[in-house]
Amino acid sequence: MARIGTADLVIVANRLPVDRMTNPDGTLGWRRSPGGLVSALEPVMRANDGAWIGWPGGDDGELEPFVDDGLQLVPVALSPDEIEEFYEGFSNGTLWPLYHDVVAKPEFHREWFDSYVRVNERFARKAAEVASENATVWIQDYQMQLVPQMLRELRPDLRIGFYLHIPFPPAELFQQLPWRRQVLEGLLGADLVGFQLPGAAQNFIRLVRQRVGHKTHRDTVYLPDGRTVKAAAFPISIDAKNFEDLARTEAVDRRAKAIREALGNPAKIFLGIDRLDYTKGIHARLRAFSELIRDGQFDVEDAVFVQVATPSRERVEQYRILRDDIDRLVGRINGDLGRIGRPAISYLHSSYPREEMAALYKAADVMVVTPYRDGMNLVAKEYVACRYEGDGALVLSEFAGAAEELRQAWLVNPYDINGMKQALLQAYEADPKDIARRMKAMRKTVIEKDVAHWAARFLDELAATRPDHGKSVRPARRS
Ligand code: GDG
Repeated sequence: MARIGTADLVIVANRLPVDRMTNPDGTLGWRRSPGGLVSALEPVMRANDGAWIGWPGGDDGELEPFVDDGLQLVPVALSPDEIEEFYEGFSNGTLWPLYHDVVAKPEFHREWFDSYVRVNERFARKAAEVASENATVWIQDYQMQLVPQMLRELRPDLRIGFYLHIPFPPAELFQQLPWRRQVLEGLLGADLVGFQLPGAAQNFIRLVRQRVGHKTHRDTVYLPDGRTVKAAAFPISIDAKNFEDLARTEAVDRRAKAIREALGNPAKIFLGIDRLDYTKGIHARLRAFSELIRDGQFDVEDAVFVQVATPSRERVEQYRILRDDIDRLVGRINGDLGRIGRPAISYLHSSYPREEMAALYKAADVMVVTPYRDGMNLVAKEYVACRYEGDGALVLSEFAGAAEELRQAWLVNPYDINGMKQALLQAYEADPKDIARRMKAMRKTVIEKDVAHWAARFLDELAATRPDHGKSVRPARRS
């Protein structure tokens, strides 16, 4: 066997949890990218000599592994062609729309898949080098679905987990994928395959039975060589305490008041925060809101909609089209309905620091989250975490994974514009007691089931899949 590494826990993800930045003196450095995943995994990584394998972004070529704030980071390089074919192409032009109910049309290109195979091989080889004997490897998300099987071939001693952050489609849609069998077999290299929702795990089990022909019973697949693979749901969450603490700071409180002031102190602020993505239903929600003004249900003096759309995947054609569509819609709505100093929609195509996000959540009376399909949607949970005073209304799509837990939100079907108008109006007019009752229940869920709980549950379950095999991950050291 080739050289074996020292890490007892290895995370494999498309991206490293750091971004390249230029220091004031002109040298290059790294900045930790904000995100729940890294903060959830950090303590358990530290307790287990963990390593994180991922693409650092960009096409700077090979980089040596390095340690950032005590975490061992192992960069995997992508060439400009691979960025186009593996990342923008197969990951974001094929799998992303296919796994999100075909909200946009997926493109199938053989050279994109070839690139996906090559890049997955590179990640698998790197994981095989870095992992210690009998280590645990946890592979993340749709860009890496072939890695479990490739890694198992290289290192049968490892305990391998896989987690999919986005939905897993029903057989009727997954079937379209020309490489459906390779993807299913790739995932079956894991001991445990985790999904956001039980329905996704069931879709997977059914497909494995139908398409690969393995025996299955409930949540378990029985492979011919005697190995078993378990598929189950582990709904992801956020570092709720961290968000609440941030929202409670004086600086965020001041900023929330300043935002309200700058908007002209309207009676109610509606808020949407999303990556600018066609799955998020931004267009439909703005239309619903604008129709309420046009219908005279409220006035631009009473209500404003703040929409933050964080730039995303800007080199992918469908994302460019979406950006133009939203620009045009916002222009038309504000042109038709706005008054001087009073636009109906305050649209921001930009990304913000976490403090500003918390201030926006705190300033918003009605949070509007209306994806056509979403694995979970962390924005909905972040809003709840920031509303420590127990007020604030959440309008949430039934098709976001979060809707299975946040049942007390105003649930909507984003395809039904009239239904959305009704829900927005109800949230706008709701009795504060009703709002408080709903928020209290949602806060209980978000605070109890945070991202640390998610990570611990997955790793415990993974350790239990083959108790006779592999060493166990040590629990996180509590600070
Ligand atoms: C995928 C799945 C699943 C956004 N703009 C800014 C910013 N954000 C942060 C939010 C939130 C995160 O990005 C977005 O997470 P979502 O869950 O809403 O959506 P996706 O990016 O599509 O994530 C999704 C998730 O994976 C986890 O499994 O829930 O279903 O699609 O945390 O706060 N953060 C900062 N500035 C911004 O401008 N700092």
